[in-house]
Amino acid sequence: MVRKGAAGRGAGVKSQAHSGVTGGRQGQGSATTAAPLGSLRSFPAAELVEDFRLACISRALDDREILLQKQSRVFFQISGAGHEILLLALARSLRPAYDWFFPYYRDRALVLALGVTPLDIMLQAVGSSLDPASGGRQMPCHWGAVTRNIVTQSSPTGSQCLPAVGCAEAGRYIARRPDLVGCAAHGDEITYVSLGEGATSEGEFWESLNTACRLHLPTLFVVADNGYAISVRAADQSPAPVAELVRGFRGLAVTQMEGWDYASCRNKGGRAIARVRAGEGPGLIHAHVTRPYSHSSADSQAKYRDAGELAEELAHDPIDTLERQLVSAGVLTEVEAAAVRAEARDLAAAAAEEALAAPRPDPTTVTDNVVQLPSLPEIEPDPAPASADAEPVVMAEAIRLTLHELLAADERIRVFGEDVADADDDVLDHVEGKGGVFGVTRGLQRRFGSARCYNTPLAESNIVGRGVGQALRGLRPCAEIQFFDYIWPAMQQLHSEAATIRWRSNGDFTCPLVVRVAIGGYLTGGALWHSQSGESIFAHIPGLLVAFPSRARDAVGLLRSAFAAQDPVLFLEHKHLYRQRYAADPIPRPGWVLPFGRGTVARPGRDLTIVTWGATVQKSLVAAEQISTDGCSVEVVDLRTISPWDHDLVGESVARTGRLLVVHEDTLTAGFGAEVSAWVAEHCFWDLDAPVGRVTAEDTFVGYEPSLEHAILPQVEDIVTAATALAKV
Ligand SMILES: Cc1ncc(C[n+]2csc(CCOP(=O)(O)OP(=O)(O)O)c2C)c(N)n1
Ligand SMILES: [Mg+2]
Repeated sequence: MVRKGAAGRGAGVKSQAHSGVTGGRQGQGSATTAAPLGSLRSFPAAELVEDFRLACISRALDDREILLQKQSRVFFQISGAGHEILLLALARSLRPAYDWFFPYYRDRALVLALGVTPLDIMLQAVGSSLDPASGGRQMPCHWGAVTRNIVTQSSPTGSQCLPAVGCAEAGRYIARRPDLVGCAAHGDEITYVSLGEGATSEGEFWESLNTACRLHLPTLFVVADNGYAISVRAADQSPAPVAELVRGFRGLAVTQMEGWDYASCRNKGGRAIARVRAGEGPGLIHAHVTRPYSHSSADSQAKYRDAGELAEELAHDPIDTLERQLVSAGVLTEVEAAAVRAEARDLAAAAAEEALAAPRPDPTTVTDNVVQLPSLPEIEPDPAPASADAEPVVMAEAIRLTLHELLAADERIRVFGEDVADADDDVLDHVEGKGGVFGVTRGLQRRFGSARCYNTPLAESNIVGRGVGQALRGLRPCAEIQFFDYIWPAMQQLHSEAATIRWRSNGDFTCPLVVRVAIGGYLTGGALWHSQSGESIFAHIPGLLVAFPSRARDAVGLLRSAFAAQDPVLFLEHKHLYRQRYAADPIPRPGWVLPFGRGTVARPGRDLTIVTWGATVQKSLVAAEQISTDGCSVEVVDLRTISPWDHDLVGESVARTGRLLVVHEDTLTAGFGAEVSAWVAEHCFWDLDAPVGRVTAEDTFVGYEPSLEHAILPQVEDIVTAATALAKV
């Protein structure tokens, strides 16, 4: 086969593939003129026929879905066409329900080989509630099968790579600790993750290679290179093929193959997979495949590929190629091959009929499986201290001690992030140890070892993404983001992966990940990138729990509670509060937990309610004290968690005082105060004697010079002024 692009090198024709470099398409020869395809002779005939059959079923399912999509009975279609032979050949060396899988949407043939049925696939295509991957919530080809270790798939291209690495990392950790509750792993399992050549442009792919190689993880990356990312040619995507780009990654074994050559894919793939399975380090397969159909039902490739190229793609289809080989090797006759194809079409049609008759999801279930708060003991507002003579400790120390307590009690907990470890093992006996830039993780590595507390690359997406993968395996990862101001690279993993896992899999997968984040300003010199708040952005994400304690006692109770949760938690630790004496408390007795969604009345009052959280709790208390000398009695409510938040407590307080002032450190516009205000306006309107007020940061950034910081962030005097005015309305 001669691709127009490949043949066009030197002929002046723009190629969709990388030209003039190894790993481009020049290896792809004409079916008649190029080097012969690998020999099928070494494989059992029954396996060859089975793989041909699965390939035909995969294609027949595509064809049936396309038909149904045109009839508006399926609402989206994305095919696995052209990728089938590569995937089925690789699947011969993979172990269903033993290895772990993070497939791409074109891996239809792979999941069939792993035991997903045509009916399962059709149930998702029609959006049935019986769709085992998502209950009708996800688009077709968003694979997920909890009993087969096929991890629920999201849509962002490339975001599967870091969770896959986290999964491999967890597998190793678990295999070495066979007694871990609720976790299971095989010492020689591998983690499979696939993507297209387009998705290799995503930074997360490179971050995942970094860690897979650094830790020699048993991860198999499969890049199925069909020459296009929707309409963008591979050569326009990157300066060289991925097999060449990854050359600097020490320990990564790179294998190239042509995805229409079953024998070669099976032989080379088998060797590559065996090497990963043997623990020799990660592998990357770069395979050329075809894309005979448009990118998806929303695309028409005739708009950007010329007729000659499309005709060639069809004329050199990998399934046809395998069929010709099977016939010429005497494994099947042409008549038998035609019968296999006909049977596949019948099977797809029958699966479609059954799926079309299957029930659809009940719209009243849309908020099921967003989060599921753990059932915890009834709240004990004023817990006894851990010991009678316990002295108050500041919040940073309280969190540090709680991490020690939690790690001692639960070996599933691992702490990781930038600088969280103490020091390299070889110097640990001679130095004090770092333990985080705020010292909150100090001593964890020394006490629990480097497998329980370790440094990561300076890459926030890497930190959270690996946490997601570990959580999927039943561990209780505790990731640290050094400064809230640098959380944004991790947004994809928090927003699109961690938070959606329970919902998108309809409860089959959960992500019990705790992400601790140092947040906030009032640092005198913190400036733009060491002062940010911004919790409202995370409160906006369904599926994510958000804690924002204002004192040591609550931080302990909430951290204990966070590790009891099965859902991702953003645990916001205010840097300014870390060492304040006013936020210090004795460590509460063991077992005392503070459930999410339970605020507290930090100061009772009659005339006005201030609702606040984090660093502005103390400022509100000081303001309330000042105002009290004028005879105004202010109640201060500390929400303690903002997702969920305590509607009942706020409603009760406002019913008593008739006035509400919301105070927060974040900016005004679309700050979380807007949510509290809107809720009170809607639900407590008849209790209000005055408009709801807000005291917040200015809608700008935090300046370095102290008078700028003072002017921008809310201060006690701002609260006094606003509260006094509101009390007089
Ligand atoms: C992060 C992200 N950006 C954009 C998209 C939209 N999109 C879906 S598939 C695709 C092309 C992917 O190309 P490639 O990785 O080569 O896979 P192929 O479809 O060719 O198999 C794009 C741009 C997306 N899903 N995720
Ligand atoms: Mg592609």
